[in-house]
Amino acid sequence: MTDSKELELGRVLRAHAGFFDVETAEGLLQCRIRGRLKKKRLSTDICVAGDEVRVVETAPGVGVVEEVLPRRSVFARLHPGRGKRREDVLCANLDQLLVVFSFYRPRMKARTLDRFLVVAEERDVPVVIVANKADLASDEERALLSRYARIGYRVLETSATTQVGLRELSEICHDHVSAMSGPSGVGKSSLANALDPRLAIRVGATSEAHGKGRHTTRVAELHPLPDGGYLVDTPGIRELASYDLAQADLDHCFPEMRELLGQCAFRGCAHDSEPRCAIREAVSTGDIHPERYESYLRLRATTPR
Ligand SMILES: Nc1nc2c(ncn2[C@@H]2O[C@H](COP(=O)(O)OP(=O)(O)O)[C@@H](O)[C@H]2O)c(=O)[nH]1
Ligand SMILES: [Mg+2]
Ligand SMILES: [Zn+2]
Repeated sequence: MTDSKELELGRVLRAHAGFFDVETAEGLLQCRIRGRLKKKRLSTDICVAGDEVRVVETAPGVGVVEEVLPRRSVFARLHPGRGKRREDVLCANLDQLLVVFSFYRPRMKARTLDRFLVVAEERDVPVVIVANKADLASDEERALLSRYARIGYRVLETSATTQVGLRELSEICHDHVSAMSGPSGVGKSSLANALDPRLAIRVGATSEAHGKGRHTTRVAELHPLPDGGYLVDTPGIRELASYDLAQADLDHCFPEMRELLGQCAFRGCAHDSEPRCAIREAVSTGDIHPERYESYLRLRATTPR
């Protein structure tokens, strides 16, 4: 049985307590990690959900991770305010973040939406804004959404109830590693179930209700989707924007401001009260929405530098 010793390509679906569930073309393997790999990096993030790895099967259904392939990206929880910044890697190779909000119940809030978007921008992860509960949509909330479409964000209306937009959502997730993030009650679990009924996630359960245990074990999971691609379920990502803003460089996290940076009269302009500020001029002409600017100022006031 020499072929059982061959290296296989796999994807880590779950990392927990030193074990790694690795999906390979041959099936699922429960793996440990080769000792020599542990010396290379900090123990917490040698190998995480989303990693592409090479494994060898040592017994039926059991294997060893021999190599972790270079990551295309890491999605980490930041620890602000520490001298040496350390990151908890929540997931590797994340392709996109689905920022889920809902119409009417709970209502979309520009401020909260901006927070989630900034978290994604800060980490350079492409975003799709998913506006769920389209069956309850109002013109007012659609106007809010069009503001984001104008900035260049992709906005998709969905309804887990009437199935509007679910085919597009499934196409967006196809062959990508995607995570959902957003306030509780907007329909993340319902949408995940719509993408794959096998998930059977409890709907209407607040993450706090079952969240305690999961937060302490911090289990990140990738669910293979029926048509290819993965949905990431990591408590840290779901709840991220409620506390995880670490960076000072907010200017770059607002796409509509990015192109104007460097055009202010004063170097190091805080876009606050300085004369001939390109950002404030853009606000006055309507190129930057005043509420986005307001979000920017508020986030800056509460973000550690
Ligand atoms: N009207 C309507 N209700 C929805 C829709 N999607 C989810 N819900 C309801 O919204 C509530 C919260 O859904 P859930 O998936 O648990 O949200 P989560 O907290 O983001 O995971 C539940 O009562 C769902 O039945 C939708 O598209 N339209
Ligand atoms: Mg849920
Ligand atoms: Zn300025």
